[in-house]
Amino acid sequence: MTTDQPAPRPHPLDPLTAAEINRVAAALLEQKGVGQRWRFGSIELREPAKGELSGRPDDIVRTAEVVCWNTADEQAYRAVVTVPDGAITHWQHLPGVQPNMTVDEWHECDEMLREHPALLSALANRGITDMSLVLTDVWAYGAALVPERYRGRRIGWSDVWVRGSADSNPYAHHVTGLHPVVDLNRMELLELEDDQSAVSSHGMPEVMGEYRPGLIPTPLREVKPLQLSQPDGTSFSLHGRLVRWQNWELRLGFNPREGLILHTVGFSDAGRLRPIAHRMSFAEMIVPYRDATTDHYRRTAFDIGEWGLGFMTTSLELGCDCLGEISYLDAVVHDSHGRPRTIRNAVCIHEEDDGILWKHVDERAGAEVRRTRRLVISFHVTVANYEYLVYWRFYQDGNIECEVRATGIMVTSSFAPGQPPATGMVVDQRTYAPYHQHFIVARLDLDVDGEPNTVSSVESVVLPVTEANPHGLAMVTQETPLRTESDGRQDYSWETQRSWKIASTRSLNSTGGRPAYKLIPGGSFPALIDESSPAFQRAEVIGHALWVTPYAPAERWPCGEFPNLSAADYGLPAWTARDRPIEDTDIVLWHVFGLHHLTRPEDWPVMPADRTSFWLKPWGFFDRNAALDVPPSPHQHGR
Ligand SMILES: [Cu+2]
Repeated sequence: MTTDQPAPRPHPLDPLTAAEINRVAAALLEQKGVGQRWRFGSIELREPAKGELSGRPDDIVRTAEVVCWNTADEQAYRAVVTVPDGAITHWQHLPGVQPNMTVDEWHECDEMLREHPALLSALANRGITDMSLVLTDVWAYGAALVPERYRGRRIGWSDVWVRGSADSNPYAHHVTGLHPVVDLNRMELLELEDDQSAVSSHGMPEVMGEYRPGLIPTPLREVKPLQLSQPDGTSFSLHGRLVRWQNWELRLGFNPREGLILHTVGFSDAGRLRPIAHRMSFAEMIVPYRDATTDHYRRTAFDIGEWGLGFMTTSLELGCDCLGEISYLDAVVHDSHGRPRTIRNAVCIHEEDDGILWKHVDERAGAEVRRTRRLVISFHVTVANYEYLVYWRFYQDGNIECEVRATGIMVTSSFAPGQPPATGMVVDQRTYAPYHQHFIVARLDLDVDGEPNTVSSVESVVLPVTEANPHGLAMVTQETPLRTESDGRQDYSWETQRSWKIASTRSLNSTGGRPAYKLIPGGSFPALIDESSPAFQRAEVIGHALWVTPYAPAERWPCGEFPNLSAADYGLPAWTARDRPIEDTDIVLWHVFGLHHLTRPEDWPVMPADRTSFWLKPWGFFDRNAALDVPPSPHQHGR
C-alpha cells in the first residue's frame, strides 16, 4: 500500500473533523445559547448535492447540519452552520420531534437508575443487593405504546440485568418482569413496572451464560497460527480518503448516523473511469421483536435512526478483527454536549484472497487458473448487547458484495417452570430468546454509467409447450421497466427468480445493449407481521424488498428522520405516495434485506456470526469477463 500525504484541504465529502465539530458547537453556544441544558443529537457534514460536486472542490463551503434540543423546555431545533466562519444560516424549530437517543443519555440513565431507591428495593426483594453487578439498558419507545399520561415526553423503558460476577456477561441474567420507565430530559424514574408474577417468584434460573476464557466450563481447544503476508505491500492506495484498487476507485465517508459511506464508486475500464454508484450506505435498521409478553412487546430497535451506526462504531484490532496488511481510518463523532470523540481504527481497508476467480483445464494447453482477491472495507458496531459487522467487498471482475454479520448476545428472559413461551426458543434453563427480525435498509444511489438510469425487474419465464417448444424446455427472461414509484415497490419472488437491473439509458455496450448492474437479492424475507402493529406502522419500508425513488438529496431516512417515539413511517411511504416517475432519470434504490432470526440454543450465550448479503453484479456493463487480465499466481512448491 502507498500512503500519500493527506490533501491539505479536506475534500468536500470528507467527514467533519474534531476541530470543525468544536467550531460548530461553539457557534451555536455563542449565537443561540446552546449550552449546559441542551443536547446535540447529531452534528454532521451537510454533503454537497450531486451537481455541486462537479464544480471546483475549493468553491464548496464546508457546512454542518445539527439537530439539538433544550432539555428544559423540550424543544428541538435544526441548525445549518457554515464551518469556516461559524455563521448560522438556518435555525428551524422542530415542534413535537424527539431526536435520536444519545450514548450520554444511556449512561446517565443507567447511573440514575442504579442509585434509585425504588430499583434498589425491587432488586433487594429478589435477593439482588450488589449493585456493582447490575446493568440497566434503556430502549426507545414507539409512540403507540407510550402510556397516555406520558405522551409527548422524551421517555424510554429499560431492562435490568445482573452479571454473575464482576467480569462476566452483562446480558446473561435478565431480571424478568422489572422495567423502569424513565423521562430522559428530566432524567428521572417515572415508574417501575414490577411484575410479581409466577416468573419472578421462581427466582433467576441457573444458566451458563459466559463466553470468556476462564468463565466457560471447557478448556480452550488448540489451533495452529495462520498468518497472511504481503511482502511487497498491498495493491491498493489511499490518498486521503480516496481508495484505488484493481480498476476500482471510491471515496470513504462517515457520519454518526450511517457510519461508513461509500462515495463516487467507479471502475476504470480501458482508461476511462465509469461511474457505478454515487453514494451507498445503510439508511435504517429495524429490529422488531415478535413476542407479545410484557418483557418484549415494546422491543423494536431502530439501530440507525435511534442510536446511529457511527456513534456505535467500535475500534478494530489488528490480528483479531482484521487479518493481513491493514489500513485503518479513524472516525470522529461527538457526545451529546457537542464535544468531538475520535474512534481509533474505525474503518478497516484490506485485501483478501477469495479462492478461484476463473479456471479451465485444457488437454493441450493445460490449466489456466486465476485466484481472486477482493478489497474489503468494513466497520463494526456494538449496539448494547448486539454486534453488526459490515463488509463492503469489491471484486476484480466488477462485482460488489455487501455482507452484514450479526453477532453478540441475544436478548433473553426467564419463564416459569414448564411454561416456555411459544414466541421464542428455549436456550438454557428456564431461559428463552424471543424470535425477532433484523431488517436493514441499504440506500443505493446508483449512477450506472452516469446519472440517467432505468430500473427493470427481470424474471425467468417458462414458455408453454408448443410446436416450437415441444419438450417444454424453453425459458426466457422478461424485463419490465419500473416507470413510477408504485412500480418501484418490489418483492422477492422465488417463483420467477426476480432480480433488478439498473441500466444506463444513454450508453450502449459492444453488442448494442444497455450497460447495467443487477441487484441480486440474497437476504430478503417477508415482514410476516400484521400491518396494524406499531412496529410495522413505524417501518412500512419492511413491507417490500425494494423501493425506487428519483434522486432527492433531502430523502435520506426511510422511516422518517426521527423514528424515536414515532407513530408512523413518514419516510419512503410518504415520498413514494406521490408516485413520481422513476424512468430514465437519476434514481435511488432502497434495498431491504437482513436476518429472520429464529433463535436457537447454538446462538447462546454468544452468537456465532450469522450473515446476510446482497450483490451488485455487472450485467452487460463490460463487453466480456472484466478479469481476463488478472495475472496467474506464482506456483508454490508444497511438501
Ligand atoms: Cu438476532
